Parts: sequence; structure tokens; C-alpha cells
Amino acid sequence: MTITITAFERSPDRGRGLARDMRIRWALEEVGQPYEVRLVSFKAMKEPAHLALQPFGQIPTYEEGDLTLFESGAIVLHIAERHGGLLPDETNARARAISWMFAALNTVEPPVFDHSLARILERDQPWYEQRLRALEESIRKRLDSLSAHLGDADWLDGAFSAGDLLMVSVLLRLKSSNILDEYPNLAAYVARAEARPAYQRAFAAQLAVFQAASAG
Ligand SMILES: N[C@@H](CCC(=O)N[C@@H](CS)C(=O)NCC(=O)O)C(=O)O
Repeated sequence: MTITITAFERSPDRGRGLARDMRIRWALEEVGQPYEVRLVSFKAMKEPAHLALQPFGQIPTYEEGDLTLFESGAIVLHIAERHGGLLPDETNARARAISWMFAALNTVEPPVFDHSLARILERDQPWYEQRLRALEESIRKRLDSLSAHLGDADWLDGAFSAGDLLMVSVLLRLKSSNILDEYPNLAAYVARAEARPAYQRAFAAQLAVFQAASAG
């Protein structure tokens, strides 16, 4: 059955792989599943046809036969449960990997995302510097713990898993700031994930969309 995901017609991140379709592309590449992409404009994302797939008018979505999913975490979990390679077989290790998926999205992503949004949308506000410092402190609090947990290990809990895929997807947003450099083991963790052939293929595919849109 064909898998179809949605992505920005023209990603605001200019092909840096930060839009959330990237984590779905990466997961599909890791498990070796081909997929198609339907590109949507900001206008189309808020229209009934897309809202029927994604109630909040966002990307990504995932369609496979009569199944439609939204929320990138749920989609990655579905892919990881349906295909081998992203979750351990052993029950407890599998549950721990899923904990890391939630940790990435619930505990680490909120301050990281707010920080990147503030840098784009709040620059002109009189309280901008203060807000940025507060968000950076919130991020450091999370990264201190994450760095301590990772230590010298390659991945968060044994072999590379969907937990690492989501965690790295979140941390990648910090590359344009200097915060990640304060944590050499986390910077190396992100680089290790970026070097994975599946990541490279996914990154190239989303970049090609941006380049085609810019050329057209
Ligand atoms: N929690 C959702 C967030 C989805 C989301 O924020 N998508 C962004 C792109 S990365 C989007 O569509 N933004 C446009 C908008 O919200 O209007 C998920 O993980 O799928």
C-alpha cells in the first residue's frame, strides 16, 4: 500500500530539514519504506480537505490505505511498530525507547521550539533579550540532564531507536544557536545521527523540494 505524507510546498526553514515532515521521511528511510509526498501551501493547510486529515491545519500527515494519521510522534511510533529497525523487540527495552520518544516531544521540544520561534517572531519586542535568556536556561536544564544520561554512549538506550530519531530531530533546531556546542557529547550524538544514510536520504529529499520551489 502506498504511503503518502504531507510537507510544506515551500518550507520556511529553507530546506534545513527542521520541518516535521523530516522526522517522518527519516523514519521511513530507516525502515526502508518507499513513500510519496503531497506538498501543501499554507493556504491549503487551513482548508477543509487538509483539516479532515489534520484538525489543526498543520503538516505532517500520513496516509496508508484507509489509515490517516497526524502528529509526528504518533506517525513515527506507527512506522516503528509496523516495521522492524526502530524499536527493540524486547518488551522492556521497547517501552524505554518509547519513553525517549515522549521525552523528546514533551520534555525537550517545548523550550527548544519556543526558543527558535522567539528568535524569529519576537526580535522586535522590548523584552526579547530577557525572554531569550530565560528560554536558553530552560533548554540548558534539559540538556544538562540529557547529556548526563547519554554520557559516552552512542545512543540513549542501547541501539539506535525511534527515541533517538525524535530526540535528534528536536536537537537539530539548536544548531543555529551555540547552545549545543556547550555539550560536546550531545553535539557528537547529533552528528552521529546526521551521518546515518537514512538521515542523509531524507534530508536530500526535503532539500530537493525547497530547491525546486525556489527555482520555479
Ligand atoms: N505537534 C505537531 C506539530 C505540527 C507542526 O507544528 N507543524 C508545523 C510544521 S513543522 C506546521 O504545520 N506549521 C504551520 C502552522 O501551524 O500553521 C506534530 O508534531 O506533528
